[in-house]
Amino acid sequence: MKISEFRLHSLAVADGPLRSSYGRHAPYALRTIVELKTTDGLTGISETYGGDGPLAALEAVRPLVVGRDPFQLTSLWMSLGQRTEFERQGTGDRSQTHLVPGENPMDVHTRTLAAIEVACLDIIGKAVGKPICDVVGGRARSSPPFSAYLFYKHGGGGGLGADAREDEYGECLDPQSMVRQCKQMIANYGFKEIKLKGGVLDPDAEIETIKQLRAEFGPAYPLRIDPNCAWSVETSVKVGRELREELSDGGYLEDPAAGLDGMAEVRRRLLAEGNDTPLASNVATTAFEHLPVARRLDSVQIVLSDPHYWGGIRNQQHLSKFCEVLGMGLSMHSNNHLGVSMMIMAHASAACPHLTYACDTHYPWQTEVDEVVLGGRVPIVNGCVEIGDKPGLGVELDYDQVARGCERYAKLPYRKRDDEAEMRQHVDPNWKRILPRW
Ligand code: GKR
Ligand code: MG
Repeated sequence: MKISEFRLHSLAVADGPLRSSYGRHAPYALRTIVELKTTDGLTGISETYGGDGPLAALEAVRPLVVGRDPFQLTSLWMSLGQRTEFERQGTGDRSQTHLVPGENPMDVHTRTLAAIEVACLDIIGKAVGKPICDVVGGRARSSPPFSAYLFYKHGGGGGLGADAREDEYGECLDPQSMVRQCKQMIANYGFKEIKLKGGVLDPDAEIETIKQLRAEFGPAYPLRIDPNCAWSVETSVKVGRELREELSDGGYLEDPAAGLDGMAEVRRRLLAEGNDTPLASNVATTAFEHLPVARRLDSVQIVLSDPHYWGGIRNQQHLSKFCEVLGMGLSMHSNNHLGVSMMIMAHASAACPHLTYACDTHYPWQTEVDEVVLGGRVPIVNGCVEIGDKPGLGVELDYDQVARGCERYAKLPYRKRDDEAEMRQHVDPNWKRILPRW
């Protein structure tokens, strides 16, 4: 069997004005759907970051993909997974401290490889009649858990003009409205763990938000807060101190300060106070080479992986082993995504023996209107995604919906995520991302 066609679909997906330390989300998030067809008539799909950068990286490997046997993933890795000169020289900062995910030139190879690997695994699953997680060794769990991912946000549900989406969760820029958002999201999806995207309001208001969430939901719902390194070491220690109780019982403090050294200092100072709240990261740890350093410095106790930029589902399994051996926890990071990525994340989580927390997902922030999965959105029930026994990823494309997403994309004036520009346009004409802000 050989890959005979390689199709790429650039989509725009409506997204609300969510806030983070990067700025404000644009009315449409960008995604790419990858489709591989084989000489045997099988189609494998996957989903990844969108816009010009990720698309060009995928286009660049087209000659290496067409004609390949989709079962030969090792040689795929060997030809696509080679590091660029830029990476080999180690001149770049591979962390995501200064770049939104999907725009980091240091992970272009693992990002591109991941998209192709997943589409090949989808083909393999279809060829042998098994779900991906069973193809890569079998499942550790059949219904991986996800968490309620809360965002401060302005009013608006995403999209523009006649294409605007309903604003399901409303404006949410204070602790009370965040409790309301969380209740609504838990009522809709049954999540059992809660993550707050911070780095938006003054840290005291974010501390108060976490306290109100704890008062409302109690210790049965572990809590985490992630300001995407918007805080100084001093502020991080203060937040860690004031939220010591709330972030215990299965919670964590995620990327409070920038860099492995900054995180190590936060950890050292909290431990000196007898506070062992674990620190998690998807910003400072984005590649295998970061792990021994993070372990030695004790900067990060929980790695937040992401099959989309760690190199795919099999690399996620390797990461699970690494974390287990190094005594680190493992969970999963997310960005705005559709149902194909939902299933990628679910299979990746199912196939990892060592996965210690419910994974992130932005899925509640997208709607049925934009979904490209045939039959509609992937259900999240009791906070979990059921893998089932359909072959491959277990989902197919709705080509009419893909075409609608491509039409939206064609009309957009932008080709990359730029949350700072959105802030300047809608909130403050002089806004810049400053690290640390507080
Ligand atoms: O969607 O604004 C966002 C998030 O801040 C996202 O881009 C981050 O990558 O969710 C992410 C995180 O946990 O850092
Ligand atoms: Mg994070």
